[in-house]
Amino acid sequence: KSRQGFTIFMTGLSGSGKSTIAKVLLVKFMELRERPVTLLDGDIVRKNLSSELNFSREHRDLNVTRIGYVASEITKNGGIAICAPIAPYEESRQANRALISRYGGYIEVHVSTPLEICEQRDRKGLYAKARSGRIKGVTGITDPYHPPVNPELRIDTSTMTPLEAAQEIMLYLQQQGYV
Ligand code: GGZ
Repeated sequence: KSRQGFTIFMTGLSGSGKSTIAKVLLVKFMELRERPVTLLDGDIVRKNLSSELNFSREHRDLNVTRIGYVASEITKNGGIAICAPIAPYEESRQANRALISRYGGYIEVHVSTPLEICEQRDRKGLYAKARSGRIKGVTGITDPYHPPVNPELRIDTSTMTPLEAAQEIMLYLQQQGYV
């Protein structure tokens, strides 16, 4: 395992801490200098790879499986892919798992920070807009989030810092022999 590629797939609500943890992991992996590492963050992918997509179920699934495809190529070539979309549906997450685990490691991390904490943070004002009805179909408010059934890890950032969360993921990777 120590030489094969792998994907860290983080899923969770907006504001759950996915991006912050992902960025800490990115730095840690770059410092290791073992494998090339790529961050596929939700909003960056939306801007560059999925700019024509909306937030319907169909388009979310398409967005999530596109991320999965790119991650599978990175994993196949021995790299590390860190993915951080909301990915609210089990089916598209399972499709990614099936695809990527053919080529290397697949570690699903449910960033399970409760909605009320995400809403308190509301860094981008998304939840306020959802509550006032200015945008429809916001995950957790008027759109579903189906929690993963069997994630490798569950991390709640209301009880730990992003740095501690990243350390927990690193510990898991060490235990499993990936790093
Ligand atoms: C959820 C939305 C929505 C709706 C815009 N629902 O915290 P952010 O703001 O920067 O990141 C969120 C991002 C979610 O895109 P993903 O590609 O990760 O979602 S999915 O996996 O479901 O395809 C949020 C913003 O886009 N955003 N409208 N209606 N999040």
